[in-house]
Amino acid sequence: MATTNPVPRFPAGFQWGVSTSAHQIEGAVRLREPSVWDAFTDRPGRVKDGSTAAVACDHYHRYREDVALLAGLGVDAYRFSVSWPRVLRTGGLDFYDRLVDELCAAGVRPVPTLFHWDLPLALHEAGGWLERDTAARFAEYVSLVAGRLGDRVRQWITLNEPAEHTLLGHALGTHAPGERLMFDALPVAHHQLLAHGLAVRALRAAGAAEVGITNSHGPTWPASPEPADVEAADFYDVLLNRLFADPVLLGAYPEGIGEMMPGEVGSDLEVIAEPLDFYGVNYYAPTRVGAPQGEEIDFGGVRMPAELPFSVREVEGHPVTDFGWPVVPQALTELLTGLGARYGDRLPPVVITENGCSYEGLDDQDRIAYLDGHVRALHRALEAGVDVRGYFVWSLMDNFEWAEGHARRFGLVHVDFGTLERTPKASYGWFRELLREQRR
Ligand code: GBH
Repeated sequence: MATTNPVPRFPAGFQWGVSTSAHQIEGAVRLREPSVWDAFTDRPGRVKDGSTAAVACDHYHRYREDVALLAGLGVDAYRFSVSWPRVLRTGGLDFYDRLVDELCAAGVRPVPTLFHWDLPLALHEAGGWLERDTAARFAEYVSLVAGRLGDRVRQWITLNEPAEHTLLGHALGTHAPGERLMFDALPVAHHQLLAHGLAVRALRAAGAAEVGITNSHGPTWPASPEPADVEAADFYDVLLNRLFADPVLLGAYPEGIGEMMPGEVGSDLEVIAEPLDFYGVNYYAPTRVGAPQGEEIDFGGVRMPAELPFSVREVEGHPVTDFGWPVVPQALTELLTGLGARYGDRLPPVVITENGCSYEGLDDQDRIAYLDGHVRALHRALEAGVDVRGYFVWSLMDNFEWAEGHARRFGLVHVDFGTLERTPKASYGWFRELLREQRR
């Protein structure tokens, strides 16, 4: 239960918002080119409940109703993603044009993410993120979008969670495109980072005011103080927290990683480290990691092969969400003070671009408790001196939760996937009240 004790006041101008992504909500699959996710979900057994995102929330046709929900919530900003395969289709950009107009009319700032995992299938077939040229193609697409929306959009995000897209999509294969390349997936990381840097330049050339990236982060806790566990946890920390932050913020790969990248990466690092106006952080849960246990394990739905140089363990002593992810608000404070300590004045102002949880039900008191706890933890990070400028809840509404299909619900708004009816949950009312309180 949320306490009656009011959430401390955030600084004036602090940005409150909610997030979604194109593939997870839009539907209208025939009005765009196919993406790697369409091909992936067509293969039986890949998505747990067998569902696809062909319709999803049908946001493509119902965006007016969804913008009304945003306006009713009273958020400052809405983070959505632009579907690259939709932009490739004649008329595809018209949709985002209408959406941005509708948001502006409602007084909600549009914050587009330019890539949230839905690579056009044709590009994947030409080599996808293993191919260096995909980075250049991304920058071309970004110029096109910025040219069309740049008169109304101030704030842009290049990529969403390249770490998860590399790990889950290309190393372990539990997400699209379903490649199981293990460490041979590292070029996918480099080419996404290069795509990010080239996109920053394209956005600047188009006159963009604020540009950032969204990385996923979470504290990594060693399973025990034993050296083997600490070493394994450090390595996991490099892959999750540093592989994508160090090049962007420091212009260098973590020790030992640069050598594993394709070809000469030196001059690319300059592009990758283009200065940013903000740094987006998605946070859900901490991870406990120990030495390899010599057997395959199933972790939160992700099959981790035995040959990995670490093993993910259960975080003990905390409640878990419906998804089994531990609820540890203080780990958000720990994460942010840790980023502040590591990157110092190289760390741009931070925006929490996603935070949320999966629970069933309309009277979602567990979600309220999760969000309330994390907003307070965020305030403690501010008090500790970390420059945090915004907080976005994942997600506005229940949607297509990747390999879990429609089985996991992260929304402030419930969606009936039969009738597509939207119903605000208790957490929607809680967030609206929080925003009112903050502005009083
Ligand atoms: C985000 O990914 C995505 O950006 C978004 O599209 C997605 O819908 C949303 O999160 C919800 O999944 O088993 O306790 O170690 C977040 C991906 C979240 C994956 C934390 C690993 C570890 C949980 N990560 N998770 S735990």
